[in-house]
Amino acid sequence: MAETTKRALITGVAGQDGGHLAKLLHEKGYEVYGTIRGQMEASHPRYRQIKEEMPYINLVMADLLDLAALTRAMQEIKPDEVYNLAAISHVGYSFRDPILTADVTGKGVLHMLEAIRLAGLEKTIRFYQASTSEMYGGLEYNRPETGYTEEAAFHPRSPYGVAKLYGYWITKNYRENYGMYALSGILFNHEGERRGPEFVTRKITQSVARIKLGKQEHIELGNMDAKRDWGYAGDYVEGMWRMLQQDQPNDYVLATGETHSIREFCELAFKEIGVELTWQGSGVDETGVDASTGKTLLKINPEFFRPSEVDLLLGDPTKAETELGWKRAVDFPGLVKLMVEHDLKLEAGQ
Ligand code: NAP
Ligand code: G4F
Repeated sequence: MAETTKRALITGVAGQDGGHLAKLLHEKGYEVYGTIRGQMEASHPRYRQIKEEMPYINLVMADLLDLAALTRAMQEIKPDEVYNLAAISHVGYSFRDPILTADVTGKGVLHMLEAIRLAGLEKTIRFYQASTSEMYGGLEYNRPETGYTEEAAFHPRSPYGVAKLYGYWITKNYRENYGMYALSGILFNHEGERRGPEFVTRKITQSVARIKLGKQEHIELGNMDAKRDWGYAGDYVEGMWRMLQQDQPNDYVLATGETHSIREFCELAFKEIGVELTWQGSGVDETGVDASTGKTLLKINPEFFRPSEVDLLLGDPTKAETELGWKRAVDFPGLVKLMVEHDLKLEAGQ
């Protein structure tokens, strides 16, 4: 049921969160605009794919590196709400291309804020910046017992985390300097059926589905011991929207308050296809073996190790729960289940 006739602009609408958020805002009655990059036109397969799935999205060509295109988009659309989700978002990739990451994920946020000012909309637009738990770094000394809050100290451990910290501070800076309604959602990992296969959860659930269907022999992963606070992306976009509905702009953590290792994610995912995964060996020689057949289903590949690792992320969502009335609906086993079930259907061509 439509609740509003506001206009929303989502950058990076083709990404995981962009798809969930576009759907949510459409259901709430928003006119939804979304940026994609590249030289696509209506006949391009990717453009067609997005329009087929979500025909209600008005697609706009704009790269985060292109201030002119972003300013033009602001002037033409005059959105009420802007959700800046576009970024180079893969932590591992950011070590390989740190300069592009700084430009897009860091300076791109400044382009967005300046585009709003150049269009003369700084007094009317509400701006959401997709900040991240990667800004904390997961280090022993800054890790609170009950999880990172909005007040915890930052110590990013990757070019991605550093670029995101710039985005966080420049957003806060524009709020303080120009009185803009601009805020950050500091989101812990959130996953789901729209997650890109380059991220560990989707890589695991896709591989598990393919192994079940005889399309793949085994999976190769990097660090199995890192822990993440994993929620469902569909729950998190509701939190983003709630943040922009508050009277005053404020930064919020969205998290589950639970943390699990990659190893635990693998065990649960394999359990979904009836396999009990047992562990043999250690270090790079560790393997995951099917307890009933003895077959090796998981190997370690050092190619997926990072120069530095965030070993543990755990968030404290108390502020969002109290002030926004936000609460995640999908728990950890529910998340693994929905992803494996989705990939089993996808891989079976259903
Ligand atoms: P995602 O799936 O990687 O989507 C990012 C989108 O940004 C993609 O559609 C990508 O376009 C677009 N993009 C990349 N470079 C661009 C550029 N130069 N100009 C314009 N668009 C560009 O990421 P996500 O998981 O949806 O996350 C959304 C945002 O939240 C990101 O900023 C991410 O860093 C942040 N975040 C995510 C999580 C999480 O767990 N998912 C947690 C905290 C924060 P293409 O499709 O063309 O590549
Ligand atoms: O799935 P990941 O690549 O996600 P990561 O690095 O936690 O980043 C995600 O969450 C952040 C929020 O905390 C977002 F800001 C960011 O944009 C992104 O969405 O890796 C998770 C863990 C890491 O410890 C990694 O070393 O899984 C480990 N891992 C082990 N094997 C692997 C693999 N990661 C990937 N991508 N691929 C592997 O084969």
